[in-house]
Amino acid sequence: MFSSTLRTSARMASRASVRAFTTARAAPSTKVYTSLAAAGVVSFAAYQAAQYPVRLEGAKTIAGEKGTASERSFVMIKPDGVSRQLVGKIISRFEERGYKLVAIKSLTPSPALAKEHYIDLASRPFYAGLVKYITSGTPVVAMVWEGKDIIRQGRRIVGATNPLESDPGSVRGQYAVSVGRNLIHASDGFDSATKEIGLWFDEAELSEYEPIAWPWVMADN
Ligand code: IDP
Ligand code: MG
Repeated sequence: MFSSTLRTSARMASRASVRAFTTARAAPSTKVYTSLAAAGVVSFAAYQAAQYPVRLEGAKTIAGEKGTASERSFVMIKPDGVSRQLVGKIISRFEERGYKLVAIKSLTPSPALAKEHYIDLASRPFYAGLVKYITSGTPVVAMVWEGKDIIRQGRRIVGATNPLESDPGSVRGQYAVSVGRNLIHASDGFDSATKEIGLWFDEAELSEYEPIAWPWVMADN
């Protein structure tokens, strides 16, 4: 809240200096104003970085910034997870670890969307069945989660592709036994996170906010 107050006053200050430029008759040289404004921007940015070292605003792509707390992953609870009413339990794993829910929606994907999502597997014998399963009519829950190492940690939370090989503490290892009904998807790398977030969500659907406990979860000190 403190930082947003500061941000607001910085915005007001910059507006005020614009007005001063346009109305002052014999204003000091533009250079003086420009360097004062630049110094203000730099020190405000430094202040912000000190307050929230985990936030790197301005440097984000749709999948955040790889290797920082702004990293994002696309996670989807598949139709079996929805039908088996495991949505809450699955979301809890990400929430309780301290990750930030950036976007969420429930939908039945079109065949075109499901095919594009799994396009890398198009030559595999199970591709048609996979698309049919994902587009069955029982919805999926598509989400974007954000936080430090979310892509790799998301994969660990989800577990190995074949639930019989999944760690028992993972979602698949706890709730699934079949590779064809393994409940959940999570991006397997930064490039796939970028592709998948862009495929399933418009940028306007991705929220920018800071959970109240964020610094308590993400800071390294
Ligand atoms: P992943 O979901 O762990 O990333 P991928 O190899 O990318 O695993 O496969 C995507 C999805 O395709 C799996 O989650 C699973 O639903 C399905 N799948 C993978 N291998 C098989 C298989 O051998 N038979 C049936 N479905 C499979
Ligand atoms: Mg995969």
